[in-house]
Amino acid sequence: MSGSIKFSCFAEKALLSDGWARDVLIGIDDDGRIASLKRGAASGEAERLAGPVVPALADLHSHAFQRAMAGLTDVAAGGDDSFWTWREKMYDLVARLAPEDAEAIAAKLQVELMKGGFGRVVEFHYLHHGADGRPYDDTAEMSLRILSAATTSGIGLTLLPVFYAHSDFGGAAPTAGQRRFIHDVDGFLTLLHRLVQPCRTAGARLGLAIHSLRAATGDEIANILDAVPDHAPVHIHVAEQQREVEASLAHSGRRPVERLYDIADVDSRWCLVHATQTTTAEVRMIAASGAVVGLCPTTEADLGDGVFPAVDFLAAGGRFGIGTDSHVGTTVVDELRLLEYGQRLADRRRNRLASTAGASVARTLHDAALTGGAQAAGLPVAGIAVGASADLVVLDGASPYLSGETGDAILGRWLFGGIGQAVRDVMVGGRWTIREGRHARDGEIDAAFAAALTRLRA
Ligand code: NGQ
Ligand code: ZN
Repeated sequence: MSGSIKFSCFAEKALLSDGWARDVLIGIDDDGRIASLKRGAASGEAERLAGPVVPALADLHSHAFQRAMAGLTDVAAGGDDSFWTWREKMYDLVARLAPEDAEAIAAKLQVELMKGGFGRVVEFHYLHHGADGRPYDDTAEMSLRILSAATTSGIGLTLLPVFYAHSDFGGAAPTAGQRRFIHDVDGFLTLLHRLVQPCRTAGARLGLAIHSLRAATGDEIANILDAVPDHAPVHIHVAEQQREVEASLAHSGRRPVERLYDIADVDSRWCLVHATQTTTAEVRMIAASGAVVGLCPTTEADLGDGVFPAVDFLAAGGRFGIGTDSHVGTTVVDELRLLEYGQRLADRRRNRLASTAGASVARTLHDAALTGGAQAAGLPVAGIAVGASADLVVLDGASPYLSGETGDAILGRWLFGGIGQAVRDVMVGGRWTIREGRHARDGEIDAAFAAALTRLRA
């Protein structure tokens, strides 16, 4: 599983997969995996890390291109703004996005995500075709742009090409605004096969997604799942908006989560994104199935989705991870803090997402998002453990908020203290991508991003 040690790092304080440890020597092999862990060790020749070390989390839900419109849609249209009116603005961006724009935006976003404490992003990628809806000469053109961005940024990538065929339940025809997303089942499987080798070469994992129960029929979903390996992650947007629940009931007499469990064997390879509109019975059913719920708190707040019943879900043993989705937030802090605060605001109580007395909310959330995120990203091992990818976040040991703290108080200060930028260095797959808060290619990545925004404004 793990090869010979290529280099070692030394951390005075590290959050390992079985808890906090002191004076840890982390040995990393040629493949960028953790090959050895020694506690209570001497630093010796190893590189001394400049602060407490925690595992980098996976961001389990991203539409990278939407980063380009962050902050531009908060202009009232006259009182009935909603998820659906936001979606029209998003489609305006979709209509204008060239492949080089998509790549530049994704590279910038990926660097921001690493600076925010993520080591991997799961890209739910549905923008496939040219502006007129015709496939590019290479059907994978837009997917390859995401891979290329990840090579530039160095982030870990799980790519989920998305199947999208309809505008609503019952196989309704897609709208003009959706034409860049559309495949039939054969066309989608061709795209998936086309991506196997490029993903291997780029070191990315390949899964798949069904956009939503609106965008695919039960038969299409069954045909796709029959044709793909049964270990790859499968993601779907589900039960995000009340209108979607009503459309599902009108079509099948079943709510979206019920409908999904009717038509598919939902298990631990699945990630149900949002699931904000769920009943207590549905929450229990999801928890029992072992699927991960993909929570995207800043986007869900931005779009007025509602609040996921996370307290009940956690009590039922449910697994969740966090995503930044439309990227109005790009940090672990923003997502985990709002996840907890949403429950507090709804319940008028404190410390909702930690069940046992004495448990740290920050630690409970971070642990859950680590294991849930790894599961949803298709990673076999999560966290700082032998055999795992060396995906590390070094917090700023020079910060007065962090320097004297130990154990879960470090996570409390970082996630709930409002202490500002605390991520100092980030390692992904044994390579430093962020050092002292900067990426080596920040200059060129920012310039390409600015050029894309200029083109999109024109
Ligand atoms: C998306 N985003 O695909 O980007 C969706 C909106 C839809 C979120 N659900 C479009 N947050 O669901 O139809
Ligand atoms: Zn989404």
